[in-house]
Amino acid sequence: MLTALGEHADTSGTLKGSFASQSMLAQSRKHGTQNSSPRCPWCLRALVVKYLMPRAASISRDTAETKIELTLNLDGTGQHNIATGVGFFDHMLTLFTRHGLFNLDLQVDGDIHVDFHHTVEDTGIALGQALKQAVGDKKGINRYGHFTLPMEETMVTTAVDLSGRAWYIDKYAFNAPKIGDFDTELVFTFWQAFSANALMNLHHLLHYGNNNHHISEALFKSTARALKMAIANDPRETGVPSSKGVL
Ligand SMILES: [Mn+2]
Repeated sequence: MLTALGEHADTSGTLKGSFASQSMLAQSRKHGTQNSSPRCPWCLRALVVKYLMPRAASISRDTAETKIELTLNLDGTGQHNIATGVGFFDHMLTLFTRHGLFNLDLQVDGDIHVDFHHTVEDTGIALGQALKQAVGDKKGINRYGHFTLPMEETMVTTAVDLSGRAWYIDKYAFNAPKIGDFDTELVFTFWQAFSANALMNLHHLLHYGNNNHHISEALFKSTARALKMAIANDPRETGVPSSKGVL
């Protein structure tokens, strides 16, 4: 299911992925698509990034509490193969992957007989590490991203800065301790771990909303959309988007 993602996940697969990608590029040239035209160099660059150099990272994390295998491709199509053992969490990460147009392969074997805390927190750590690795030196990207997302009666704004510095703002609250068997406090736990390990500023603001499932869903979806903006290439940006020159 996740072959394209796997092809780019390790060194042995890079060659195979490159051949496949080159033929895709050649095919698009043959058919004379606008993207391969020299009059549109930034489109060509986007194609090269997408097919020849997808920004991807794999994380293996093994502790006494959780075992995690994760591969994240930022230049994906929303493909997901997610099994954390926690149904609600799988649902949130699926939304995140789909709305960010990432590819995410995630297998977690956690101590969910205790509770879901270690599984959720450690997944946040691994996903944050993968984002940091995959985004690389941040040359040519927007760096900042934001999205205001309505979810029926709920409205959430997320703003991100891939600054290399960690900060998490959580301006939201749930009105029940649980969504099904999932502790709502774990939403904070996840994003705190994610932003700390991605070394990013992550701001969540709930404007209004009542339904806890909707509030959580809006947080995950809007974060995905904000990140999609932050990691996208700006065709006029040739360097690292910082006056310091480094992020
Ligand atoms: Mn839902």
